[in-house]
Amino acid sequence: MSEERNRDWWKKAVIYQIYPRSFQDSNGDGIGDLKGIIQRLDYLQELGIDAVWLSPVYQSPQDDNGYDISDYQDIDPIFGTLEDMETLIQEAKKHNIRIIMDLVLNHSSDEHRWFKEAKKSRENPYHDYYVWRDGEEGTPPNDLRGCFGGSAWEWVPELGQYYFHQFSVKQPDLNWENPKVRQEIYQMINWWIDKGIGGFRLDVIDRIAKEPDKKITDNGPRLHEFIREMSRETFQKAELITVGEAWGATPEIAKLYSNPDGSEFSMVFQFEHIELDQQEGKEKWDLAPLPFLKLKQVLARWQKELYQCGWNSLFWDNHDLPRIVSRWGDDKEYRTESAKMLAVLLHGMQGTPYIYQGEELGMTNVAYPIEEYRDIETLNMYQERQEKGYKECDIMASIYAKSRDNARTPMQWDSTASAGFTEGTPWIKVNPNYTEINAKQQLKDPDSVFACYKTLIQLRKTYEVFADGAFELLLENDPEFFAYTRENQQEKIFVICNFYGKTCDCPLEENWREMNLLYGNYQSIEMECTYQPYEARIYYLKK
Ligand code: TEU
Ligand code: CA
Repeated sequence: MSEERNRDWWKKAVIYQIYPRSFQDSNGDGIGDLKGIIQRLDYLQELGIDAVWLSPVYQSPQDDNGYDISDYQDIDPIFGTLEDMETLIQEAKKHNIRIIMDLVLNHSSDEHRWFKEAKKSRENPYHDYYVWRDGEEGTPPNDLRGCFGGSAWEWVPELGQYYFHQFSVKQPDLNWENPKVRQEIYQMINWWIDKGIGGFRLDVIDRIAKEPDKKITDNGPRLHEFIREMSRETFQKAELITVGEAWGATPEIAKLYSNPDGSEFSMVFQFEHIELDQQEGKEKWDLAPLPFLKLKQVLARWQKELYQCGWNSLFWDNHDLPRIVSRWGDDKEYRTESAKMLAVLLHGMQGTPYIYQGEELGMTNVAYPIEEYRDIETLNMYQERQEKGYKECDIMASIYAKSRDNARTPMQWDSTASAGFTEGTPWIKVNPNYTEINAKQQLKDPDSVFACYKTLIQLRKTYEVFADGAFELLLENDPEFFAYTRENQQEKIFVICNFYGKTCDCPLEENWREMNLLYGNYQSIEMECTYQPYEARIYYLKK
């Protein structure tokens, strides 16, 4: 392997995201933990993934399930100890799995030592670690709002100042303008690198360079300067995989984040294909239909724009998003077929695929009474919209479609009580469909969604074209089919998906019979040009 290849090992990797709280509980307290993850490493190896991205396990008051960190260099007791973390890193290595940690650097918890100090006085050396503005009680510096509702400014009477928070009041924004803050952060990152961490996912990294007086929250002027400095002082010293979460990224910005010269990150998470139903000036809760042609356009554009000058992540799901099979697929009659079709569509493209826990089983959304929800974003919205007089049934419809808790219900391991997730009472209710949809059942079924994901992972490792082939979208305006080719000098693949639930003839003229069928989500193909509901195929040609 050349040096170049080695450095870019992640171009052929598949990553699995674990939301630790909901993955596997080992001690019966109803909350998933590090020991639980260790127990499930065999399962992950069986699937064939190369790395695990772990949502935050640092010490935290858990106001936003760990995205509010009170000590970056310790593990929260609900998840285990630092020693458990070290064991996880070592045990994972034995299973050929690297551990990627989640770095939340835009904000800390208000219970972090820095913030407790910062609040003591304006002269305190930690005061300038956060973003403060003078003001009068009741008149915040401006009308900026936090992502979880309410003003982005919180009054501290003892200081006669407001602090800035883009998320909850318990998540004060760190002041990246202060070089001391940046140095502390780099030291902390290097401390984790020394422990054998394989990489980092950088939470809302596009928001660190804020200029709240100018109402700039994301993509601030100094953003890439800060990232390059961080990368130089930390990541570039090791063969790490790094991925920046950037909701506001355009392809142009993504090329900076994922510049092949390695000056920033390995790759970027951008959300344009996720936000297709987002209406201008409205919230994610304001539901709108999902436009299929737009989906094709957007995915194709990103494939083209980053080709050879950047690197994308491929994902449908994460801990903030509803389940993909419930969103773009059919989570009832054709659950298995549509889950596989969506997997094929995504894994055939260029980029590094991320599988969110349970996606490989085709886990679905839930519809619970409001008392069963736990997510701060969901609960804040519920209250806000009730106060504004929205109808209860409309609020609940938004929650069923979009709540982050859809992704956070416990992993469905088997059909025993609580889906084998815990022997106690789970912190959030298990999806009642666990008796049908679970890992144990799928592991023994060669036709399961799990088996499909496993095959796709293997294909990506076997054929170079998945990593480097140029992308071409076909049937751009066809309302039923999603089809594309990938091609390099030696190989070509053709991916074709019937995106909906009825049998359809493919209008393509070309003769694909010269190609071999690499994968299909139906056991038998009825007719070459006729596609059954949600049928997906990958054809291959060695030139
Ligand atoms: O999410 C970033 C983010 O912008 C989300 O809050 C997003 O707007 C919302 O989830 C859409 O429903 C990251 C983490 O992934 C999320 O879990 C954290 O709550 C957030 O940052 C704050 O750290
Ligand atoms: Ca536990």
